[in-house]
Amino acid sequence: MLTYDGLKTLPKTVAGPSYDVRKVTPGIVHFGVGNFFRAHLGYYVDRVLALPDQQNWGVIGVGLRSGGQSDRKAEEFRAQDGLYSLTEIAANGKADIRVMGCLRDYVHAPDEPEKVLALLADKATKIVSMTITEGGYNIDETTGEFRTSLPTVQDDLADPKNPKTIFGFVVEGLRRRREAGHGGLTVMSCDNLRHNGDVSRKAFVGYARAVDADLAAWIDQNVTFPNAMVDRITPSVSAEGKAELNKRSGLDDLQPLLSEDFIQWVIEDKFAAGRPAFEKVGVEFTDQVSAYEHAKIRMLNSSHLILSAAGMLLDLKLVDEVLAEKRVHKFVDSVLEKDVIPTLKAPPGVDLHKYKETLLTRFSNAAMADQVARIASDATSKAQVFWTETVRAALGGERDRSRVVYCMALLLELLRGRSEKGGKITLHEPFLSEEQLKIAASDDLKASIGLPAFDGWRDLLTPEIEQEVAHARELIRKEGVLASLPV
Ligand code: CS2
Repeated sequence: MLTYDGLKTLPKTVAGPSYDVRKVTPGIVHFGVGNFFRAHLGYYVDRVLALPDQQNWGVIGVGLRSGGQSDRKAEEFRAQDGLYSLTEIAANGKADIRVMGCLRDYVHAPDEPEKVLALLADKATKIVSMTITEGGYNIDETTGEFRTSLPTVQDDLADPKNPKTIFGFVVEGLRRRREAGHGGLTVMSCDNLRHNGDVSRKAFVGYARAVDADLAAWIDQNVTFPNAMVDRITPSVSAEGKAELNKRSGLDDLQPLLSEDFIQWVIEDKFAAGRPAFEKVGVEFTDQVSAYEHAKIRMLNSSHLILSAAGMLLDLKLVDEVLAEKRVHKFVDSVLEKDVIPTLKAPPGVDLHKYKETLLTRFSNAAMADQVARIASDATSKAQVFWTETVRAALGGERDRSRVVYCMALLLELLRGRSEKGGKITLHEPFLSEEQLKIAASDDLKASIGLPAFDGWRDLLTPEIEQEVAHARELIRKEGVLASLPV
């Protein structure tokens, strides 16, 4: 097992922290210690900790869920002194393996809620970061407001000093911080949302307003919420995947991790209580983050979702396999070229056509073995976040809408839960109710248009467009995905 002591005898092909891990003190509290966090923010923090005078930026991870996997994760991180290995694999198969020392503890919030609150109120904590998924911010896409109606949020509002949700924890932590006179901090979203900082402000201040208007005003003034674009493909790692990674590294890591070699983080420099020297380790600071966010989300994440929906219907498991289907490749390419790029503003110095080529090459990296099911999970939330502007542009004017209509059909066929050969697709749709899942599974070609996946553009759906979507669904069922793709 990986431990502090093991760092002295790492295999030659594995790099270890060049700093003394035991001397690192925490400055960041991170909610949602998933693979993406460990390969992205964790990666940058690990780099920063190796610089002079930066050892006060260790991360304490917080897990909010209880039960099986989450409990085991907490135990495993603790057993390994928070250490884990990251294997970065380039498209040519070249691997770079490193043990990361950035995660200094992992607290399981349902077991130790007071510990989490104390950390948030601690003066040493300067940044609260999070990866809680696109749907996790609990924002109503139609009104843009925080939804206080959710039962878990209602529970927290009824007893705000004993929170269970991230909103409850952060806001109660900030209340204690204000009381202790410790000043504000930075709440930093690392999720794929357009304007993730603005959305976070809406969510946390929105929740706080329902608790205490003064506190909400204090948070609004003393806490910063930088917007950011985050990017790195980080597949899920199965039990066999773990064994393979360990075989390659020669380590005995309970939580080994895999990512591509590409990484990018573009963020606004708005940190209320200071920040690590991220600019020295490749993070790009800009006040024009919006163009980067739009390009990344509307190009990478949207096409990821399209090809994953197609892959699920085709019974293909891996992203590179789906893209190896020439017609899918051509379709994704034309959606990007014809529907997305013309409606985007390019970030400074970025050629969007080249950006597209890079994306398609990254998706084709077979060494990632990235899972279609990972990307197709929570498709309902993702479609709203990743597709809305593109769909609106296509439906709202005189443009050719055939491809966008087809994407909607693909999504609905996915949510129906049956592959084109009739196999069962196991959906992971945490934000759909039983009733909504039933509607999705029904054979009514139009009924599912009422699902929240369509919230961002439902107002533009004319009976004619609905008919086109129903027709595309029919074609998918009759001819299969490959034959029916409008390329
Ligand atoms: C994927 C992302 O889950 C998804 O929807 O598109 O996890 C993607 O791999 C990352 O955003 C890449 O930066």
